[in-house]
Amino acid sequence: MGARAVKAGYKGGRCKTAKGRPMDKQIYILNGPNLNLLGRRQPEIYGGETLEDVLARAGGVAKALGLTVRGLQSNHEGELIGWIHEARDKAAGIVINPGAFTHTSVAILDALNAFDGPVIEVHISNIHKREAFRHHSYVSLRADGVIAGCGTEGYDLALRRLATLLA
Ligand code: CA2
Repeated sequence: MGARAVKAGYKGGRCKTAKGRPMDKQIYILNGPNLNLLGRRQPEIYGGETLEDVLARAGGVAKALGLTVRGLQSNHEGELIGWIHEARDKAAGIVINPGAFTHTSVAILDALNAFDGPVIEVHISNIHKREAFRHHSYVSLRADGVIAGCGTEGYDLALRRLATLLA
């Protein structure tokens, strides 16, 4: 399965609308490996919503906060890194659930360190209540905030925090 992209309210890269109104700030919501299976397996851990459900709701939350979102998912580390590089020019902030790359990827950490805006790390499950190998996150060394164990609502909470940080 290749990349998934869900756009919600995206209006392009310019800073002003045609009528001169300031453009809403864009947030990249990045999701790592296997999160395309959300809602289809292991609902006892990750809940019953699909990733499309989660990103659609996040788009509504973002709109109410004066933000737009670009939701993306990939099973490939390099593709996620490419989107983080792209976010340097196109996004004001990043919400990232790196999936299992959380616990292994210095490369994703390095890419996030090259992004200037705020970064919020989200985990649907409480990684600290799970196996020891999930307790360490490379991404947390860069993240401005970490949300874990709040279910898929964590994405909405992350957007609220970004709205505060970007105000
Ligand atoms: O709790 C989280 O959000 C995680 O980032 C999810 C990752 C896991 O490796 C992290 O330790 C914690 C796994 C995502 C797998 O998602 C699935 C969803 C439904 C069915 C199967 C996998």
